[in-house]
Amino acid sequence: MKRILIIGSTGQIGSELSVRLRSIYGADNVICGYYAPPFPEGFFEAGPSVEIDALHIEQIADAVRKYKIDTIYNLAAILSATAEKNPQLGWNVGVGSLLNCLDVARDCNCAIFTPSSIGAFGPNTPKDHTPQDTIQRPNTVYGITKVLGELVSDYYFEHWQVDTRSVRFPGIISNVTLPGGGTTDYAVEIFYKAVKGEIFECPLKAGTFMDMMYMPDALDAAIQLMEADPSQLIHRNSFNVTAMSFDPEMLYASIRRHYPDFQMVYAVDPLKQSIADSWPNQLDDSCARKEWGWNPHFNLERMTDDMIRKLRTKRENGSL
Ligand code: AKB
Repeated sequence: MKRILIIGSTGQIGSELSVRLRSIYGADNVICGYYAPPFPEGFFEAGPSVEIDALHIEQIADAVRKYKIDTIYNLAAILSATAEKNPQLGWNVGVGSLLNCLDVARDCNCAIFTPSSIGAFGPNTPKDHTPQDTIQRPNTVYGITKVLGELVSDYYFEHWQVDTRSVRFPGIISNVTLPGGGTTDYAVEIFYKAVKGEIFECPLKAGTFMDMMYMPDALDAAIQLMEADPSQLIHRNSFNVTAMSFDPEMLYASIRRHYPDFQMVYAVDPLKQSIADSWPNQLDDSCARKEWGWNPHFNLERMTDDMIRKLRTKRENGSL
């Protein structure tokens, strides 16, 4: 039985990962680290939680010792567009929290999952079928911290045998907690507008392709990798994973199957567009499939249908 600490448990991924991990390992074995409001509904009743500022190593170490933790999910993050606008914050959180968590994992003998991103690639990375091992020269604060995270995590594994594992997440689409400050956020925001009957202003141009994934698959990726047989892992930090690749027009068309009158107009955000243009169109995730059985369930249509069903229910309940 694992004893898990999630750092950043109230964010887009953390708020759903905590529920899934608790359903597998038991509520009392998953400790939710939180930093600041807003808190998901029922957060403090659902299981143990602890206040942690990931920039303070002693707060992480105290929680790990107090709760006898053996696995850390480090989800503290400043997403790509926000990090470009506030580089100091991007460096501090991207690098500082990572090194703190790795040091605690090494000193307290914990396994550690750290998400990397498609942002770890840059303008001269091959855009299509982007290989697992390829050129990584990102030109964003976020991307540089992600490459550093990948390299340092491999270093901790090689030098100190810390069980470090990670995936390069694409844009994650979800309906519980909104992301914030990401380049791929448009693919979430568009659904809220469609269900509310409002016009969506798309910040990216037609023809801007990026990898995406529905949250249930993203949770599977993290948990399956942490459960994988280490003897089968040729790679560790980080695995390419993807579930679909689309541009704004394809997503718009998929949503219009449910809302034929829904309107999308373009209001291109130059910062987000330049970041998106530097990222791949579609990753090759065959190493993840081979080494630990990665196999996503949601394509564009299935994800769209499920997102709309869930958001409609929220709307009917008055919570949207
Ligand atoms: C972002 O857009 O910054 C993130 C990511 C792809 O890492 N969603």
